[in-house]
Amino acid sequence: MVIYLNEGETQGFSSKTVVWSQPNQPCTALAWSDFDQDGYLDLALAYPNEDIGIFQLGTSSNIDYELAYEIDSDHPVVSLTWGDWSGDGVSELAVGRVNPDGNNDNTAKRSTVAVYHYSAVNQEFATTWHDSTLSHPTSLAWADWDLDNDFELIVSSGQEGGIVYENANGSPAPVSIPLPPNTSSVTWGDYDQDGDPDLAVGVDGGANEVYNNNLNP
Ligand SMILES: [Ca+2]
Ligand SMILES: [Ca+2]
Ligand SMILES: [Ca+2]
Ligand SMILES: [Ca+2]
Repeated sequence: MVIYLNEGETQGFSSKTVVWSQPNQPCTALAWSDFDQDGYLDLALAYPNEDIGIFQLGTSSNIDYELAYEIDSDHPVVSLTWGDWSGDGVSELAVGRVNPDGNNDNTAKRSTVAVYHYSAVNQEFATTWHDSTLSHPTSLAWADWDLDNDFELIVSSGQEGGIVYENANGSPAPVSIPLPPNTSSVTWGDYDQDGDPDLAVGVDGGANEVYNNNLNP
């Protein structure tokens, strides 16, 4: 795991621009966010040993990310992303994790999508919601899909296609959407600049596609 400094159009990235590295530590997913809104980006890293590390910048003048929180994810994490799902100004961490034992485990520990919320009182991340509908959540992304000022979560899961979890007053309701089989990655973006988030999907072995959101036709 390394962080490269972007030195602009003429310099770009090179081995000389590594500003932080974590040697010999396999990483399966990572994402940046200033989740606690202190003005400094925090970095979530998922490891094959079923731990997620939340790193925060140290106080030295060098770029020095230090482990601040650890989350036991129960199963290997294959995808993660930050988003303020609860609308309280503090970003939650959504993860897709895969149980190698399939769905024979108890409900809370099946292959699942989980959202972790940071408690400033307890100074820890704890599961605030999970769902076990999908067996291999390869990619996930937040967006205000229906423009009602809260985040929905989209999750892709290989052969199973995908689900958008509607945000209904904090009670996510799964809505199946017809993603192509073997969708491996999803991301939102307002490509036509009409104000609603549109969807791009990457497909393993098929055509990659962009879907228009018809909320603002
Ligand atoms: Ca921060
Ligand atoms: Ca929040
Ligand atoms: Ca919404
Ligand atoms: Ca749009």
